[in-house]
Amino acid sequence: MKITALKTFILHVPVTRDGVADSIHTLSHWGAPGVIVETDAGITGVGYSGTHAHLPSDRLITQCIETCFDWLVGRNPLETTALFREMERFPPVQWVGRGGITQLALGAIDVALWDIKAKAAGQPLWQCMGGTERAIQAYNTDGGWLNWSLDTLVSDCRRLVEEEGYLGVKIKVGSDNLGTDVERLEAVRKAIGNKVTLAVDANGRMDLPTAIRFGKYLADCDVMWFEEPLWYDDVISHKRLAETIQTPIALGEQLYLAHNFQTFFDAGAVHYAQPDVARLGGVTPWIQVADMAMARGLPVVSHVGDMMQTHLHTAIGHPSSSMLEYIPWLRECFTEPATVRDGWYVVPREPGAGTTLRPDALARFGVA
Ligand code: 0YR
Ligand code: MG
Repeated sequence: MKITALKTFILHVPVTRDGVADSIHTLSHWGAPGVIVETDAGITGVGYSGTHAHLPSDRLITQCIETCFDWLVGRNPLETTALFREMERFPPVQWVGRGGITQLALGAIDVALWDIKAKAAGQPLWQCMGGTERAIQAYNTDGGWLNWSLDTLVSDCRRLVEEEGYLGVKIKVGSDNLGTDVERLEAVRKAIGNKVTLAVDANGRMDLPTAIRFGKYLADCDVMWFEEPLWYDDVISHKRLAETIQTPIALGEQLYLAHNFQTFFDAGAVHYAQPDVARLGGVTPWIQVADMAMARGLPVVSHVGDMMQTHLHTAIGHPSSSMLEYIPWLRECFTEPATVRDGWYVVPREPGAGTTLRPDALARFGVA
């Protein structure tokens, strides 16, 4: 099989209500700059990245795909391991990359290649990875945004648990005032009861002393993990925090390289690994990270927002994963949107990586 063309697109899809905020970002749309990889076998693969729908930077990603990796035309898309290595170490791109735009471009392409590989095998990606059919538990982040009032936060989390059947929720923290975070955390724990898992996510906003003070309340509320407490790249401070508080640390959605995970693992600075196929450069390095995590006894709970489609497959397909975040923003774009029933993900059946676009997706959400 040979690649015949790389065609890019950019989708901007509205997020929940009038927009959402975490401690660092405010967004009205989710961005999906991506690529359709065509082959001479009539199979096409789709891969995409996840952004905050900032068109100039989305265009840098699609431009990078089209112009820096155009040499993929003529190559065999099934050679995913070899092609990943060659793309990641392509000298002129490696010189300016190993992170940022070039790694996001690489991630979209690698996902598209796995989509082709799985379609060529006539299997959903999870099966193509060697996995067996099994249920993955969903936890919902979409009721916990920092711009929700205390009342909305509490009623949303209660509804997700009592009416929709979620067995876990995550709320955003990292407000200007630690007291506000404590108030919101305690109110949600009280509303959802003690049986539902509760995680918190500071999106890198806190400093070490604040995170340490917060630790007492996290333990009192039986928080499952404290996500991205500190700035993304600060390994040593995460290690100090992990040694000081009782609550496990989760991170990884902002890490670009398998080597970055290795550094956090070796420092004992993380308990739950949260790789993202978009930022890491695709399914190929995601598997490397999941293998490393498993060898160290650390569970993988992939970042979703909103790479849920492919992460559902990688979760089912790899024994390191039993739980996955749920954020519903891109669901209307796909032929088989990731779906949760009674707190568990429905196992996807269509061949591929879950990324096949509905025929009207580009017309509805495409931007120039
Ligand atoms: C909004 N999930 C996350 C969203 C989400 C972010 O900025 O992208 O909060 O990706 O942290 O765990
Ligand atoms: Mg997060």
